[in-house]
Amino acid sequence: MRVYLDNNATTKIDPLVRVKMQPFFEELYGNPNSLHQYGMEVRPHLNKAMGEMYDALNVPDKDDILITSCATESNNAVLKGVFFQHILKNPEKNHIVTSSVEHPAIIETLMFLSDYGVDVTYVDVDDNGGISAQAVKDAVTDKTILISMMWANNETGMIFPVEEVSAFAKEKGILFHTDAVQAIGKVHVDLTKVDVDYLTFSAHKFHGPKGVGGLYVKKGKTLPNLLHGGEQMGGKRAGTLNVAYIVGMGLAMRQAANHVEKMNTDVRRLRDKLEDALAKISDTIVVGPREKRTPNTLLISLRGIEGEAMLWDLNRAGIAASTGSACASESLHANPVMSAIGEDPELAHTAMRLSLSRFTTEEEIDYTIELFTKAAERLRSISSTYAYTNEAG
Ligand code: 7TS
Repeated sequence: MRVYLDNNATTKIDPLVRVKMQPFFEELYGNPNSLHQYGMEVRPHLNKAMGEMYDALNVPDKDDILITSCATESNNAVLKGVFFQHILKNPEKNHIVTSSVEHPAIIETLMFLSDYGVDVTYVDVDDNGGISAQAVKDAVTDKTILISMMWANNETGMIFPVEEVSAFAKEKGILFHTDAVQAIGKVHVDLTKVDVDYLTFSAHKFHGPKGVGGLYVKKGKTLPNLLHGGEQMGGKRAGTLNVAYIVGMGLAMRQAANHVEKMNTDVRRLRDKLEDALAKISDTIVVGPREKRTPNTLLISLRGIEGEAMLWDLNRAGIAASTGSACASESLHANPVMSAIGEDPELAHTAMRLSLSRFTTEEEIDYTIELFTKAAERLRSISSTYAYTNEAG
């Protein structure tokens, strides 16, 4: 059996999305900016897909959705855009507040910008991996131009207080951006309830294709173009549009919004079943109260067992999980979010993330429970033999 429990890294394409994309590779391949029939015939499909995205976020189309190549590009576009548009012109307001557990697409971009005079405050998480709205408010100064805080964390699934922080930002006249990559399709992302200026999303996290993402920009909160060239996207981002992927993202986003309830009933039940079973293994720590997490995510640590050793055992049994963000796995062997949470450095090396999707089945969860428990027993027995040998030797 093969079980995929790394859906926070990427998801499989929804079969409906794949079928919907197919004609745009072979028949409807015109450039939507062309004036001939090949161009004209794809434009309505593009408009429909854009409409699906506006509807999924519950925003009017007087606001903007910029199509990007991924969430990383969307995050770069906001942070570098705010730098060019505001900070460069008015260095008096050069302060950005963010959390210490953002994705590298935020942290690394801010580190880069700090070489150009941007002052960044990274608000720490509490012991549950949560962010306190008050801590964010306290970090703000009269120099703050932007708060960028993710909607839900990719490692722990912890949902951050976007509603309270965005309302506060609005009251203070500070721009507010949220990286909602891990929230779309898992919680209601309704922008009539949460007042954001910018919001990042990525199709491959909600069963759409890889290599396409979006950036919602509220009316009047324009950003400068970072890709100069042709007139595509109203001159806001040049480059020929990938119609197939945009059409795929539109349908995937509609499907994601339609499946929020299923995620919060069926997928949550499976996640809780998995969590309850694994938490019975001795010396186990699960990060964050489950009601404050996205319904598909579980970050668990088994004391004394290296996360990577455990993953290796699981992988051999056909089960795919991760020790953390795939974006960091080549350079870091400790989970950076666990490092931020724990006073105990061991936690960072023992953390494992299991993330489900609406395609995860009960059989897959039962199989995972059985194999995970066996792997834990096997590795614990080896490590106790190892500890004994070491003591003896
Ligand atoms: N933001 C968040 C919150 C993410 O989780 C990711 C990917 C990105 C941005 C980047 O998305 P992309 O579309 O540019 O690839 N996160 C993960 C992860 O947790 N494991 O692998 C990738």
